[in-house]
Amino acid sequence: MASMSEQRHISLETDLALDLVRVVEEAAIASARTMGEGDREKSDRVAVQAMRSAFEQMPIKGEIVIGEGERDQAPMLYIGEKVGAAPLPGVTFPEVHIAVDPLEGTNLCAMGTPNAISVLAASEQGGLLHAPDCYMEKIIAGPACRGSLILDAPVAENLKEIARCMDRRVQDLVIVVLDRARHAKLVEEIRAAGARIRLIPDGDLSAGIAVAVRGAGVHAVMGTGGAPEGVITAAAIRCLNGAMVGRLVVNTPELEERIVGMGIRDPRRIYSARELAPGRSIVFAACGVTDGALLRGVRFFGQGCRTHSLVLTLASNKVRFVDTVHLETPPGPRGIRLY
Ligand code: VTB
Repeated sequence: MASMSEQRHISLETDLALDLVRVVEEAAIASARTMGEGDREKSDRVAVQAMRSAFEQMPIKGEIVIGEGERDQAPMLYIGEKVGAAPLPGVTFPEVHIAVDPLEGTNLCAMGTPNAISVLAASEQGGLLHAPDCYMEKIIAGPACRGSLILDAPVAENLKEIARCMDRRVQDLVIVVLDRARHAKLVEEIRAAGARIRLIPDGDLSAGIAVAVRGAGVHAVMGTGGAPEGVITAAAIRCLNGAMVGRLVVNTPELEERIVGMGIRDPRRIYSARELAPGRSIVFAACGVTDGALLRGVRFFGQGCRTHSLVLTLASNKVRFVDTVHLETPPGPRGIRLY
């Protein structure tokens, strides 16, 4: 029997997964209200504010390790910011490191195009690489490709290997690539190898999750995207047992210095998902803002709104889809409207 004086401990994966869903839900709802306004800064700002205040109610000693930028650039959710509720006597709050992207795909939300999400990953201290806000070269694929992706191999070879692992022909693969001028050569090489391509305007994070799930119709993400997004993707990839390799793009003396300051010794190091997100305990939570391949966007109706989220936990091996109806007022005499 636990005595009354005993401290109560809160476990990240088992006790807090749903709280973390609430955090991404709040950010998704706030930004979804701005969908199509064409103002990406505003969409991001409201997501950040909503996420920040949702954290204030969480029983954690949280620290943002990947966020909206350095302390002097970002008013909220900056790197190093402490988040969480005020301490409660008799309860030990877990020390949690958190990587957030309150609105991944700010343009997608501003334009009302698919795949904008609100997303975060949480882990015990040290469980997420403190990546600077630079680019990362990435290849991401499903569990069958674990151990087979070689970042520096020719594109055609990686595609051949992905096809072999996935028991299909190269021509049957769909490779997701961010539509950027820097990918002209990559796109040419994928075409020459015969694979199909999906060019996306933004959002390589949600694409990275989709390729790790069977039946999403996309098989790998290739190319250079954000490093912070890369770490959050890696957290999801670990929970989904997928495959990922990534390397920071350190191309200025300034960045090199910053990276050394962050404790990264080898700027050319190729990381696996496990090295990007080494945590033993990980919660990954994403909520759809606009409709996407895996998640529906926020739908508003008279009495409130409905959100669709994904929450993954590593040690307890759960993949949960959470469909929430948020009522602004208690159900009236005619009952609850769900949509
Ligand atoms: C990608 C994409 C993101 O940043 O990581 C991209 O997935 C990389 O930056 O949604 P560039 O836009 O400079 O290519 C985003 O577009 C969002 O920041």
